[in-house]
Amino acid sequence: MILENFLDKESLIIKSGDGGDGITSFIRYKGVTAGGPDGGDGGNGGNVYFIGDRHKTSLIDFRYKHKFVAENGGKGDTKNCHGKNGEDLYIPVPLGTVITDAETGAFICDIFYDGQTRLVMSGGKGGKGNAKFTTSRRHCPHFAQKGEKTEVKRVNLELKVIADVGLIGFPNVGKSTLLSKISSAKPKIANYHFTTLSPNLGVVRYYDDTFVAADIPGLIEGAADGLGLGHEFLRHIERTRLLCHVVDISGVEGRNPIDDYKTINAELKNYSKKLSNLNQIIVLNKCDLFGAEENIKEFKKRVKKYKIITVSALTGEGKEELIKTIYNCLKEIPAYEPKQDEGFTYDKVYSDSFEIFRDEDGAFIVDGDLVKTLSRNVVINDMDSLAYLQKILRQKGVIKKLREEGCKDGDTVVIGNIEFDFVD
Ligand SMILES: Nc1nc2c(ncn2[C@@H]2O[C@H](COP(=O)(O)OP(=O)(O)OP(=O)(O)O)[C@@H](O)[C@H]2O)c(=O)[nH]1
Ligand SMILES: [Mg+2]
Repeated sequence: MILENFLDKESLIIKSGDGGDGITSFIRYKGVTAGGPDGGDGGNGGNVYFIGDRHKTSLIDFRYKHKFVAENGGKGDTKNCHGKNGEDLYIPVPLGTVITDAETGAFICDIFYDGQTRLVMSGGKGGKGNAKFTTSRRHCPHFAQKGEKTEVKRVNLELKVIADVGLIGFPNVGKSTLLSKISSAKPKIANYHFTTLSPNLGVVRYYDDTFVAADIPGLIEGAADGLGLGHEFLRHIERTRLLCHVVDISGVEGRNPIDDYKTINAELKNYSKKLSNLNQIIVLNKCDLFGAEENIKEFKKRVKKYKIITVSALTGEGKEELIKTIYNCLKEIPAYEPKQDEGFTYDKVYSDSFEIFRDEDGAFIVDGDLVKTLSRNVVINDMDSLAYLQKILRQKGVIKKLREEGCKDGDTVVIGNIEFDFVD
């Protein structure tokens, strides 16, 4: 939903940095004619993190900025110098942001606490320089490893506000006025329907303790079918432990308070079983107005399911009693827990898997994860590197599989960007 200063769903593109390439170089200075290899490793690419920021209240920052790319790792250098590591990228989000993979819908994480930091995509590893490939038999490797490349991913962000208690009720019943009286929040208050267009959060103090209350836009009959502002905002009280059901007991707008109460409960039920099963405290507001007294008696006679508190949000009457009742109720209900992190990661798990198929010219094409790894590590015009390729192909069973598929001497084999004639 997009309102002027509020946004609670957004889609972002993220990418961690590529790893820098390792380089091929040899020691070269006056007096040394044939120095050993000294090509340094490439730097690692920067990681992408999400971080909880309690000062943010909406995803509005992402309305115009959708792309978040961490820095690439630098190339290795001569004299065994390691390339610079790419800088990590931290993306601040409001508390209550649920992040999922846009392609599969897989749950990634739930940013719940201030400062909570979650690594979402690791940077690519830097490639090794040629100095690292020296062995007792290979004194001057003429090849280095390329840096690992990372992929672009799209993630969905959804803000589900976290509060202990949610204020619900018809428009104009005084929810925002009440929030402004019991907490330090300063929501907009006015004598018309749908003054509140996005959730407001307020911290309520009770002696040395606090709890968080959320005020959401008013509901009307048919909200579940999209009437009024719809029930979209109920999502923001899905993560509360208790509901404060505010009813205008004066009936000043011509509606019957008991009908109001029933209508809202029916809408809750329509939206989710979980919400309609939450415990409620009924707040009969505007008790300062004419006609309230009569209605309070009638209401208490007819509605017995939940605790009832009478208040005047305007004068502040009954406010202490309400805070105390909410606080005591909350003590009985366990705190809301974030959705369990199952360790989702975009990091590639390189496998040795490969497949072989033939193209229209009869060439044998080898494809799969193994090929991706090989193309990072093999330099076509280097003998040592080709020997390494041969060794791996034999070790991983590619040669055997090629033979089984009918590959004979002289047939063309294509592995990534490397093409050669098969020699058995
Ligand atoms: N007399 C009286 N008026 C009240 C009381 N509480 C709120 N009001 C008035 O009722 C009107 C609506 O108050 P809001 O707090 O904006 O109501 P709301 O439920 O947040 O309304 P929406 O955001 O539109 O859903 C304002 O003019 C308030 O001054 C009360 O206890 N007594
Ligand atoms: Mg309001």
